[in-house]
Amino acid sequence: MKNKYDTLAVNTLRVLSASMITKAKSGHPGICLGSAPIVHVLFTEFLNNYSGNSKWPGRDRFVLSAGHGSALLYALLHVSGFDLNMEDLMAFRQKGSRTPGHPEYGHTAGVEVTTGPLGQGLATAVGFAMAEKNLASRYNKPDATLFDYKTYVLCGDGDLQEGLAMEACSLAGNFKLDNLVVLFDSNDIQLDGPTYKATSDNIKLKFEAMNWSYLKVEDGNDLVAISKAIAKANSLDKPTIIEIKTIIGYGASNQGTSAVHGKPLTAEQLEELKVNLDYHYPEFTVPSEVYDLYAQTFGKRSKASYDKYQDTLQYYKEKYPNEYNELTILLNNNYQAKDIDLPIYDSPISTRKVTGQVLSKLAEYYPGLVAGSADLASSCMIKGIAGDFAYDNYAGRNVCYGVREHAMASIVNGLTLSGLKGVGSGFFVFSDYLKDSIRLGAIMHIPSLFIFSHDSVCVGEDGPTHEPVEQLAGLRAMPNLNVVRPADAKEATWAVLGAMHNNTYPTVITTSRQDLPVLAETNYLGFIKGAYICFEPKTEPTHIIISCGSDLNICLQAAKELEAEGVMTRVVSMPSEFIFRMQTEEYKELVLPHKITKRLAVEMGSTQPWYRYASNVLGIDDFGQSMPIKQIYEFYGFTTSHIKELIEKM
Ligand SMILES: Cc1ncc(C[n+]2csc(CCOP(=O)(O)OP(=O)(O)O)c2C)c(N)n1
Ligand SMILES: [Mg+2]
Repeated sequence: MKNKYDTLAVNTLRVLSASMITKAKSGHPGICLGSAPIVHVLFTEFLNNYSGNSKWPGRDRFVLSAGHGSALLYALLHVSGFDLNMEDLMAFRQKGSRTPGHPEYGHTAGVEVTTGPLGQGLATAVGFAMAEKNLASRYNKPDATLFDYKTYVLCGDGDLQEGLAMEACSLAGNFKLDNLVVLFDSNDIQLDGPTYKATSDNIKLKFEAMNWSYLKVEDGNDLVAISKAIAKANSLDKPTIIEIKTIIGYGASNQGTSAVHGKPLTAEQLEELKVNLDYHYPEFTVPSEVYDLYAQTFGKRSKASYDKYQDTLQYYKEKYPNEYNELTILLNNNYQAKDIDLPIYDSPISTRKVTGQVLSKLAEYYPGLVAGSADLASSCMIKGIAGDFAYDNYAGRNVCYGVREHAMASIVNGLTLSGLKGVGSGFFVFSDYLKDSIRLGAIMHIPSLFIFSHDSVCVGEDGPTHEPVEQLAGLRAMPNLNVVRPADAKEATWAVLGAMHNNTYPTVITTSRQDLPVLAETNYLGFIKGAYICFEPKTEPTHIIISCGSDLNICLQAAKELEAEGVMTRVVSMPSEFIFRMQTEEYKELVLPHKITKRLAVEMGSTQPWYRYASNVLGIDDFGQSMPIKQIYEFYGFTTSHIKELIEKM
């Protein structure tokens, strides 16, 4: 033991977090009691993360992937001097508190990423580690090291059972991310009982097979052994997992059983815990020795590290002003690029090609842009610049994720949280694989970008497994997510540009596989409002067609023919319902006046989302068909003649 107050501090973390949970009558005491020694050693001996500025780019990251241990994290942040006071801890899981059920990024200082869905924290941490490698190799100078931080993760059995975590760890091994250390709270217990019921994996062999180093600590209460293992991990040239054998609920009368996983201790059990731990302080007090210990270790070391970073930054600013400016823009996602030489389109082209070309162009102006694909770069056409991110080219801004959609999306979130502009791509139908990562991005209010191609049954021959139908409805139902379905090359260009300039929500852009005409009617000022009048007949309209994406052009054609036949039909292009909903009531009424009730929505996808705007919908409510694209249009009635018929019937 390094300090005589270490045990007192560990037990303080235990009793504090268990008390929070008991008071809230809700929470997970098991992991808090079992893994308190692990985080104590990490914070007092290793982690550099100055509480006075929990956002400085050079800090080490600590990720609680086992987000159900939130009470432990809050207790730890409190004793470490972060902006969480005792009242906050006492309000654990209560309305409006800074200590919500699971850790929430942006809500509580010191929380690096929102966690709770198991596997997510670990996968996002891989993104943190990749970001550090990328930034270090691009911006560090021989005489000025700005990026040299570690990412530490605390995970449990459940995290490692998730496919997501395995995808991400496999990538971390491939990229030799030696700046990543996973602390595995190995207690052989999970929610439903002992882990052997569900797993018999050999974690050592499994991780070594993924090009990781594996270390083991036999006794999770052995602070010296934990410390030695972390020090060793930091010296190895691969990512490292340290399996630390712990006892879930250590000190509680029901320790070592799944009963202590997620059930608060009763008042009596809490008293028993204190007796068992030989801990004699009233509830919700921290002995001054513990505050002092954290101030002298974590506090002092972190402040020194922070000051050193600031000094280096000052030196860097003077010696390397260009790089400094670029980095400042990058880290603040504060791009002002004006005269971007973007491609102009006039002949038919697929929107997947357009987004790819525009993104590559933008990458020259937006230094933070790091794009990648789940083994579909040549289909989705999304590729970053500066080569592939790899062990011998960490400066690469294109990531080959392999067929690992879920990890890709969590890593994109990790890159974005690190100040980069993460972009992921794949087939739209497989967006379901990574939906929870998009969801976390939306919860965290971060501007991750996903570009999904092959966005409708127009995929054709590949058939139902490859034809998205209900994905648009599902994603449009997600709060704080901008789903954009551009209709032509112009809207596709604006969609990518728009995604570069927001900081508060993720964006999903869906693109066509097939070529689409460049439409005279699409316009920028309308596009940025989410929906706009795209075609207006020569006299007052009696009908409205609302559409987007690859379906807009046939609607325009139909409306023009209807006009010639005397049926006055307005066409509204609605590339983003999310943005349209933000507009004023006046604008919405202008585009979709209440008095025009004869409305038809047209989209090759589930009809469900459109009934908000139209009583008639031409959509697709089955899984699609395997047949050439030409026949698809006929089969589902996405033809001008059928659309005209539907309008005329109203
Ligand atoms: C993706 C996901 N599935 C299920 C849950 C619900 N859940 C929370 S903790 C947990 C048990 C995880 O076991 P382990 O990681 O060993 O945690 P311990 O019981 O040791 O605290 C489960 C199933 C979740 N949070 N996320
Ligand atoms: Mg466990």
